[in-house]
Amino acid sequence: MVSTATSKIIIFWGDGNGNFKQKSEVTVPKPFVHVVDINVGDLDGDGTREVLLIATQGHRPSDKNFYKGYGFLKLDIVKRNLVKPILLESNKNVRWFPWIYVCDMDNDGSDEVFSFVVQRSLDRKKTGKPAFYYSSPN
Ligand SMILES: [Ca+2]
Ligand SMILES: [Ca+2]
Repeated sequence: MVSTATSKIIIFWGDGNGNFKQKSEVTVPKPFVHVVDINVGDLDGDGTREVLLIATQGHRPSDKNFYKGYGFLKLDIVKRNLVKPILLESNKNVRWFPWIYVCDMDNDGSDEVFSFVVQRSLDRKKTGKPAFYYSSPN
């Protein structure tokens, strides 16, 4: 699975012999067009994991909103078709850390998703303070 600079998510499907001739693709909805991390987790605790995307605004450093804000999206895959990603939570203004971590933090059977703030003055070390936290409303 890859993300491209054209806001697309592409999955290349293998045939079990090292060949990836089939592909499926979908475009991430605006304004969160720049996907910076992909992960998987079972948000609703139904035993099936969802594909999770974290995206920000702006593709290039010259873009006014480059790496500003976040959109947290769920991508459903039906057979080999990708459904248009659903925005679960977003903020257009915050600064944040681009990688998401997924685990069941409270042991209730559904995964939580989080990301850490980076302290830029300390050689970009993580502060341990959450920049983003998502827990399914179930
Ligand atoms: Ca699930
Ligand atoms: Ca949980």
